[in-house]
Amino acid sequence: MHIDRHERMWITLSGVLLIVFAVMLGFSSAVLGVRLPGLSDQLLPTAAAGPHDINEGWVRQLAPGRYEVNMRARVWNFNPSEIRIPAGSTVTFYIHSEDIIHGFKIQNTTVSLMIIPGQVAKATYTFTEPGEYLFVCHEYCGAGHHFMSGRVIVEAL
Ligand SMILES: [Cu+2]
Repeated sequence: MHIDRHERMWITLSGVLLIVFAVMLGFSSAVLGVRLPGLSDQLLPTAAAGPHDINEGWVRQLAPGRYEVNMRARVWNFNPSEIRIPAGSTVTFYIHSEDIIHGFKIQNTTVSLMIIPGQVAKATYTFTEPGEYLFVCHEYCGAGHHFMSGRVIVEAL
């Protein structure tokens, strides 16, 4: 069967690209540790042992300067939407979605998460500078998406 020279070139290029993508996928998974949320992300271990219901939104202090936030995301709000902590505090966020995929991005920090229904997204951050940190949903989730926000208020000591 005759294959035109240009067609062969495109078939070869497509095959090479597939191999490059497969190698990149393997590298990001095996070397960089990039992965999808799995079974280990479905529970909140510390809350399971305590009196705090993971189906509610709450902030609790674990120790001086150490806080844990259980956050519920749904169209179109975060619960809790206001978190007040002293400067220097380290906060671990556990975020669940009650409906569809949302995002969670805290302004001027490295915290940026996808909130996938059935999974718990987790991030830990130390707020050293006092001030107000806006957090927003960064995944379009419907007509009220732009209202979906809250703030972390970091109070000076
Ligand atoms: Cu949204």
